[in-house]
Amino acid sequence: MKSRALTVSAAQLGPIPRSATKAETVARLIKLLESAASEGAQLVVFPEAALTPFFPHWFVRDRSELLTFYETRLPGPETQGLFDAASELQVAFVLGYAERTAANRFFNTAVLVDELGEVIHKYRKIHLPGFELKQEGAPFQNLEKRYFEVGDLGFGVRRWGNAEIGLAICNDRRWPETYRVMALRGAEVVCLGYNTPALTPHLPESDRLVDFQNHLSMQAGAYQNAMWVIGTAKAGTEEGVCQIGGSAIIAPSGEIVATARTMGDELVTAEIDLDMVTRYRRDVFNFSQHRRPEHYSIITDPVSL
Ligand code: ING
Repeated sequence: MKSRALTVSAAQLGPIPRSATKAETVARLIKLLESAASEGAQLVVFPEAALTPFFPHWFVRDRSELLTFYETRLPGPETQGLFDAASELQVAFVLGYAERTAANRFFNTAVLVDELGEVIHKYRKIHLPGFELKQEGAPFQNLEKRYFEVGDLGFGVRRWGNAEIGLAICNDRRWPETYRVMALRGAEVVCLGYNTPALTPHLPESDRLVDFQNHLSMQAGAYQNAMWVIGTAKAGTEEGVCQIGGSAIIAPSGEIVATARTMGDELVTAEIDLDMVTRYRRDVFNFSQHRRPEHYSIITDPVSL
């Protein structure tokens, strides 16, 4: 039986300047989408906050400016061109963006848009790092807790074509629950974007390890849950904050099959074998045969046995 092959691209972005219009940024996304289509990609994964600079790195005093960073409709007038290009090229994509709902709630969101240009799945970031209050004296902020609510959609999984797709966003990739919950729900490919500073002001000892911990998190998640992970960076120095690149396509074996080599707009494309998920879940990570959650929390005094 023919294996379930799927060609995917991580569409890494370089910095998005605060002065950029959304039209200029969307033009960059369309260019990457067209290149990916020419390489045969069927699914393209853009980063977190792919329409704007990562504004949680700033204390935005002016609320009217802050509101310009959010999308109230998707597609909206500024993003329709991306959806049109995708449906013309018949390429599906994952897009990270700041969402403002009709009920005036704010989320760090990602959507899966199919090759017809339809939004078929949505995820709202659950693990919000950083702070609600401005960190005085910090070289840059992380105010996601100020600008977003915790996601209220859980870790859903959506069938697309012959693949089971899950979505995550940035800091989610550092938490094992992210991958395990979706693996237990059958996810075979987790798509995630990230904006990760090269410096961690509150834990400087980890600065030398930021790239290692980026790939470690995704490789561990992929291997320990027998799934493909596509991680796409917003890289480069964006409004004074240097962000790591390292976009990668990672196999259920834990191997990095392709990774970015620049800090700018760059496509990382690979043909992935979805049946590798089936093989690893039939053997090493056969949850029903080997996993015993009913035994994990039994506490007995080992000495008394
Ligand atoms: N950014 C960072 C991330 O999780 C961070 C924040 C960096 C947390 C390093 C801990 C260590 O990659 C976002 N946007 O979540």
